[in-house]
Amino acid sequence: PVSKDKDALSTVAPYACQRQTPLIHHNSKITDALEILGKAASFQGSEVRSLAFARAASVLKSLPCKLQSIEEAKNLVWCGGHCQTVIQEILEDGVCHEVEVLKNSEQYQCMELLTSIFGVGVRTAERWYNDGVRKLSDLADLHIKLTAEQKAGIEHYTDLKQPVTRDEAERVESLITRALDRFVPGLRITMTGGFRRGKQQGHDVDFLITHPDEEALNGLLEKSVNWMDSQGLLLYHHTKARSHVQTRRRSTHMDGHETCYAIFALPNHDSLKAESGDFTSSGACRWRAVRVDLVVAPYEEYPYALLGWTGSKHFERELRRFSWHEKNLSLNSHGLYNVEKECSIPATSEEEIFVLLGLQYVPPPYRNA
Ligand code: TTP
Ligand code: MN
Ligand code: MN
Ligand code: MN
Repeated sequence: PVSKDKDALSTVAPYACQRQTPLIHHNSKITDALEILGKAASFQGSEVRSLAFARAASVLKSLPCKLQSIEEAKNLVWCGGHCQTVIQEILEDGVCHEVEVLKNSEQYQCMELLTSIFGVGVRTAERWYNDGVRKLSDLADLHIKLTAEQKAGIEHYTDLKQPVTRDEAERVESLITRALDRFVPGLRITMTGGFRRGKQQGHDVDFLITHPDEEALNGLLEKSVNWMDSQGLLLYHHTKARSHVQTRRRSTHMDGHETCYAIFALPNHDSLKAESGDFTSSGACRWRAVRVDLVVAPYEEYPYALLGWTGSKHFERELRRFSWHEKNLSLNSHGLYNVEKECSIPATSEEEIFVLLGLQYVPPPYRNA
């Protein structure tokens, strides 16, 4: 078995979309450390270094066994000198000094706190940090100007910080299914994102919505979101209109689907009982805030949208990089384009997209790259 494992270590495919990456893997101590280094690099504005750590972490997540010695890591693709040092330290001491120092630094902790607010990216967090923000209450004390999104994110911070469980995700699903059904019957509504990859909890719940009749989708999101709002189910919502993405260029990370970014007031399991007068504890909260993303895709783009919104983010990034560099095709969540022939390539399923790319199919639970 030793030689078999050694073989597996030196033959890891270079692109994450060529590998199977399960949710639970054997090297999480090392990947946690590499991901902290990657996050710190992105906090410092270095996307290149951040990506290098993400790639190395992703390779380790796909290994069939736990790394036993630094020798085994020597031939791993994307694991350069810096990563080797991290791996060696963790194998020998159980911790990596550089990571421990980072984790305990004020800047890292503040950036982690600020970027965890809904509507706050690295740039904003950095600006606030430089303005002297160290804790959430500083935002008000220092009279920091906030967007509506950020205000909602701060107002519901404690709820949103608490992971969404699968049970909660399913309750959100039945709520939105009922709401959308009022306007258009026969919609296909799919829970995407981390839950589709088999995660038991998430930072939000993502849904992809489509219908064979494209006309049926016109105005659907606006109508159903307004209805849910009128029912008191929404604490915040912002809808981005459908936009025409530059399809013939190299695909960007963002897509142009009509999307609603929302915070739901998800009623508790027992809130119906409570409403009928059966209070057990007075003052108990009857709902909790949950982040929800709703994406509408035209039927012919659905397989591409499904692939694009299932993730993981790194898996998506790698799929696009593979398509571009290995197949000369531009992939995004709207379609696949032959840039030379200036034509798009239709697909009716995710499986078909993998075939078009000459890749072995990777089922969602193995896209946790
Ligand atoms: P997230 O909801 O951010 O992440 P997640 O569901 O994988 O994990 P979590 O439990 O933290 O919620 O993103 C879901 C997928 O959607 C991810 O693959 C990235 C993708 N996506 C966007 O977020 N924005 C876009 O514009 C596109 C095209 C895809
Ligand atoms: Mn998600
Ligand atoms: Mn999301
Ligand atoms: Mn409203």
